[in-house]
This record gives sequence, structure tokens and C-alpha cells, in this order.
Amino acid sequence: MNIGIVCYPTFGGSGVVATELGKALAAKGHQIHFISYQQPVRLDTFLENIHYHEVSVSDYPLFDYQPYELVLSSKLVDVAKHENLDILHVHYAIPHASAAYMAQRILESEGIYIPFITTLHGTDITLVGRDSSFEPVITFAINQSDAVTAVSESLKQDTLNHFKVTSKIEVIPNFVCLGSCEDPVVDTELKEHMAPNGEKILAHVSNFRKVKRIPDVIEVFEKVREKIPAKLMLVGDGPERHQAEVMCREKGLTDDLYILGKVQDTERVLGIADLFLLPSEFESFGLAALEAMSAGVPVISSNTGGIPEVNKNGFSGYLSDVGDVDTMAKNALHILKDDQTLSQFKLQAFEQAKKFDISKILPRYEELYQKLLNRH
Ligand code: GMT
Repeated sequence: MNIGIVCYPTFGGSGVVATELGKALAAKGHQIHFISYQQPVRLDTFLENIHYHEVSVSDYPLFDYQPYELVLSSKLVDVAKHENLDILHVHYAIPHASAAYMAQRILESEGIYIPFITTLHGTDITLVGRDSSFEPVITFAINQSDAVTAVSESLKQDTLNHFKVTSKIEVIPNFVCLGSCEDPVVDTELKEHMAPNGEKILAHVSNFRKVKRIPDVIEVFEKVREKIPAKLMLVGDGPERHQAEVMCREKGLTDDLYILGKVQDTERVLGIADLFLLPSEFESFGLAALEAMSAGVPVISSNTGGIPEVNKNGFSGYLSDVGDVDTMAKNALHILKDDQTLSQFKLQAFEQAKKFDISKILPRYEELYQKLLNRH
């Protein structure tokens, strides 16, 4: 199939999922056309069957705000026609689903019909709960999609609660690419370098937005470090990062803190961690937690949104109420207290991640594409 994939190219989970999906489809022989305003971060090497089409929004002085959605729609029309796309798969509702709808209408006026699938990722739906001005466009674009998927049951329910959706929403969970990996790989040299005295390593990966509750990450770490020698690795970047640094300085934690920023090979970094912290206010899925589990790292998380569908309480880690840092720290210490318990949780985290291996998820997208193609 010739498949167009539209995504945000940045470090967010939706872009990661879209890119990894495209790479896996390309490996199976499909022609994949990524359409985005920048090269997606996980698309950093040449790969067969993968094409990249940049949406460049020119800086025209008439506009205070450049009309990205219109340029995207035009690009979709252009790529669809010249690359003979069979199907379009857009990740994140705003503005990708409405741009796909517009492109579909233009193409239809020229006698070409291309079905489009919208995958809902989370903030495209949940933030709208707080900003109703988007509601009519999102409702319309979802209902006009030829198929709609959501990354968790929880997100599907949120969508049905916030919008008057008439389309069927199919839940296709996010995934990790374990391949033939039997055991997670640990870079022991790096681990010894980061924790030279055998300290336990706690990690957090995110885009450092308020919803991630970074102060809770730091408080949990502080409580753990009071009891056992520990290090904290903060990976990623975003608006809350500076405040996080200030908080760590004020608490006197900087000697045991690594602020790593936007690293490319998160797998290698996660591989040396003993515990992953995700105390978010909300997560539709929590891809970062799943990626940690796929590196054999148990997860201490909040029990919000779709996280309970990913992190299993008492098995791959523990879940507690949002903001309950005392319980999170208590559970973290329970996992870290002895090597046997820690090894058991590491094993179980990896077992849980296997349920989300791409080999189980990819056929579901392929079936959906085929179903739409058969219909038209
Ligand atoms: O919140 C983020 O980290 C970014 C956002 C995105 O769209 O890239 O993430 C959302 O989609 C991810 C991939 O499906 C999910 O794993 C995240 O849980 C979800 N974020 C929220 O719901 C806050």
C-alpha cells in the first residue's frame, strides 16, 4: 500500500508512535510517505520504502499567524496525487484531521477518493475539555474520518464524553518494538559511570509540561534518597525544566541529579534505570512508561487516564492517586529494597511490555487499512 502519515515531528509520544508505525510498515514493504513540518525525530537514518515530504509554511508578512493547516492540506493533495496514495493516516486530531478532511474534499472534486484514519492520542481530546473553542471542528473532523482509533479505552471514553461522536472508535494501543530481544540490554559501563557506588537510578522522561507534575517526580526522589543512595535522571525538555532545576537546587539534590535534555537513544539511558517515575496529572496512555518497561524498568505512576491499562499494579510497578507522593515513595522503596524484589519487578515489567509488542499491534492497523480500501 501507499500510505501517507501525518504527525507532529517533535519528541511527543504521538510523533514517536506515528514514526515507529511507519517504519514497521515500511519494513513490511509498504511505501510510507511522512508529511510533517520537520523531519520526525525518530526518522534519523535512511530507510528503504520511506519518503519524507516537508510542509513549509512561508513567513508572509500579511499574516500574524501563518495558515499551517491550509499549507498542510495543499501538501496532502499534492502528495496524494503524485505519489498515488491509497490511504492517509493522521495522528492527533488538531489540525491534522481537519486538514485531511479538506484535502479529501479537494481530491474528491477531481474524482479521487482517499480514505483517512484519525488516531486520537490524548491532549487533542482532553485539552479540549478545557478549551471549548476547538469543539465544533474536532467533532466534525472526527465524524468525517473514515476510521477513528484511540490509543486506550480510557481515551475512547473521554472522547465519547467530550464530543458528540457518531463514528465508531476502535482502540488500538500504542506499542514498543521489541523485535527478537529476549532480555533488555543494560549498558553496564554507562551504569557504573552514572551510579559509581551502586546507587539506585530513578528516571523520568517527558516533555516537561505541567501535566507531567515534575515537582512530584522530585519529591518522590527526595523521599527515596532519604532512605537509600539514589540518583535521578531527568530526560527531555520543556517549559517546566528550569523550575525543576531550581527545585532540585533548593532541596540540595543536585549532586545526585542528571539533567540529560533531549537524548536520541532513550533506550540506552532507560536501560540503566532501576525505576521509572510517571506521576502525571493525566495520560491517555503513557508511552514513556511502556518504553521504560520494555527496557525492563518497573514504573511508579499515577492511576489516571489510560495508565492502568499499561502499568499493572503490583506487577510491572505500582499506581497511586495523582499527587500522593508519600505512597509513590513507599512503593518505590518497596521495589528497590532488595535485589531479589527489584529483579522480580524488572522481569515482570518486561513481561508486561511484551503484550504491547509491535508484532501484535501492526496487523491491527494493516487490517483497518485493508478494510477501508475494500470499502472504496
Ligand atoms: O503528553 C505528551 O507527552 C505528548 C502527547 C503527544 O501527543 O505527543 O502524548 C499523548 O500521546 C501519547 C502517545 O499516544 C501518549 O502516550 C500520552 O499519554 C499522551 N499524553 C497525554 O495524554 C498527556
